Amino acid sequence: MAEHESLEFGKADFVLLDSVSLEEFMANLKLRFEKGRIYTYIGEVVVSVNPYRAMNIYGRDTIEQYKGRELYERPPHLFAIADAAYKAMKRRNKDTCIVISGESGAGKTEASKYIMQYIAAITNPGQRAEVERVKNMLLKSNCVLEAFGNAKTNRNDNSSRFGKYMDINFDFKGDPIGGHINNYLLEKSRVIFQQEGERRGSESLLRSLHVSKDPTAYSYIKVGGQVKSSINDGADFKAVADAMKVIGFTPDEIQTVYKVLATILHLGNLTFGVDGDTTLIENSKVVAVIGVLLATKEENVEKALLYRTVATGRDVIDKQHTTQEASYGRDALAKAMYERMFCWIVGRINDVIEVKNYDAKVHGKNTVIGVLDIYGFEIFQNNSFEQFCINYCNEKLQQLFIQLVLRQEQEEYQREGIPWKHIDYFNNQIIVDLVELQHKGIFSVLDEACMNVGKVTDEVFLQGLNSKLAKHAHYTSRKLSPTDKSLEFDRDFRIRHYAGDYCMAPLFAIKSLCSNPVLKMMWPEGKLSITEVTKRPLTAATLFKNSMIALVENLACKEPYYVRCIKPNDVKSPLLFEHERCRHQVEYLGLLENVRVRRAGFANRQDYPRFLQRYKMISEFTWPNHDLPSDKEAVKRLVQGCGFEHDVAYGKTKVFVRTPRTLFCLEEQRDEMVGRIVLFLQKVWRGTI
Ligand code: AD9
Ligand code: MG
Repeated sequence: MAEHESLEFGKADFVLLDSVSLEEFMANLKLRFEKGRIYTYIGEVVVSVNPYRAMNIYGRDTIEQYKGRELYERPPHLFAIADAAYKAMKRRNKDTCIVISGESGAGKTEASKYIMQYIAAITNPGQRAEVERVKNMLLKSNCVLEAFGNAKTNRNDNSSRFGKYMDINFDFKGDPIGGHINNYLLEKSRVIFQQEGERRGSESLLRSLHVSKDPTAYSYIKVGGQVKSSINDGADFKAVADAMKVIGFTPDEIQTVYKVLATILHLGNLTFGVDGDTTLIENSKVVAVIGVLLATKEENVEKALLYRTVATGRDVIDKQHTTQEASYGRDALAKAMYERMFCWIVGRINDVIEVKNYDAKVHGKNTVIGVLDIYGFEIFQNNSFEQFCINYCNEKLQQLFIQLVLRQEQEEYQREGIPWKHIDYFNNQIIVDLVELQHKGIFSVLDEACMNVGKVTDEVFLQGLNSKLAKHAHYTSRKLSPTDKSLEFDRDFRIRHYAGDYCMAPLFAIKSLCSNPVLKMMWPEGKLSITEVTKRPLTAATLFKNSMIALVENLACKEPYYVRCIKPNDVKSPLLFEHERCRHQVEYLGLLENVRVRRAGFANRQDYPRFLQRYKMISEFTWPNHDLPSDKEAVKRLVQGCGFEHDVAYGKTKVFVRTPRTLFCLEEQRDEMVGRIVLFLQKVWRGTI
């Protein structure tokens, strides 16, 4: 709350700006960043700017300052939002979620870790051993997931290459008793290819395996050209191994993980050649090593890499790959192995942290706080299928934000009969539809194209898109706009979405999106039956779409809290506030609209009985009880008495308070009166009155 901070640090809540304009918003954001105030509210939303330096604001003392306090009582902080979510969960038995969004490197993962730390710090005052164990597991799991799921990218040295949604379950006392992690779309392509200057995930682990002292001995690592790192690989490796042990991975399981990682590295070194009609592996020694690592015969490895299973009539036969197919298959196998392993690790962690022995009949409802840390928008020159999915996911979340914060707010005013000035905002539903609509959306077109396994080319896919989407305002392609210079290649298409335009390169080998029988055969799950070979499985696109829809549904039924992260510059500098860059993020995060709604807007609303219960002691008309015809009337008298009439509106069932300042004054008066009452009662008790 601004009253707690001198104005030299700017306004602590954007709602308090003198006027709502982009200039004022940016000036306040910049001023606060420069003064080391990285958090600012928009009502109950925290806007965070990555400080790119260690801040002394996460310690035990700070935690104590936020514990149990109301949002507007302390300077803006992640802890305040974590506490608000926790309070709602504990006091009102509500499932809540904290959605952290922002682009790559904006500080989402760091924020999620501070939130977890805060929750861990304020819970379990009784030091119950089981709860301590669960807390420890939840915190340790993060370390393991980051080791396997994060990588150095050009945008972030420790970039999450998977989306993570973590539920923390609480018992009736408000102590954590377990959790569950959902992971979304691990960026598998990183296993075999990295952009210039980047590193693959878990490389530090791989290098510590001593498969070879020289990381450049492995093609998959060499691709990105960045083997040196700012990260201490050795120390990290030990921390991860320890964390895995604590979580309960057996030595055998840890060994298996190492073997899979080593296999992936060796796969990358395989090369293929031909001898007459026969495709063969040129470096058979590598095959032998892989055979040892996977505890299988060399010929099985060879067969897996050189053949695919196809269905002919009622039979299943093995068909030989060309060298090109074999290389592709090798990379696909490496990616799939990595993904399998990652999902398996998540599954094992879930086994350990899931709630056990909780009987709701005995212990009451178990409530949940969900924390969502998901990759932000990514716009590259050429965007692969994964960027497409990541950006689609962000569109979905933006839509949820609009829905929950903006629309809900407007609807509540309408319901309550409070005059409302309509606020225009960009509803990105149209873009979400463009991607996910049945029959007409891009995912559907893709699915359709994938039906003809073997016959699909990028052209077929693009034709499908062009014919179905030609009239869509947010879709364009080279064919449809031949003069558009940014659509460089014939097969490029572009979606005009709210974060700007991005071009999508031709989907490299569209076949990979369909479940390729080759890939299936490579799995050690035994021989495939004819039905499995010919059955059309769900495509990667559909699976991802479904998981996103489920995620959004899950979030929508919880009480949401938001952290909106902003990345101040591209050079990881603690000093630089790049205006243009930040402005762009403020725009696409819809922050100004958020302020407008908030201001148009009331900072706080409470139903009449609740409001009375909290503040009735500050007015002679309402303390200890009122004799007015309704609680609404009583609240009116109370507010009049305090002189806040101008800042309050009366709805059908709720009182709306416009500015946080008023609420803050009410709180102060309440504290004072409660103090006096307590003093009075103590005197009565001691018999001094
Ligand atoms: V990505 O979409 O996973 O690529 P994130 O998660 O948004 O991205 P991350 O939290 O990893 O970004 O932050 C990037 C880096 O910024 C961190 O490694 C820190 O060096 C730095 N950072 C972020 N937040 C803070 C902070 N609150 N205090 C200090 C921070 N440094
Ligand atoms: Mg991250």
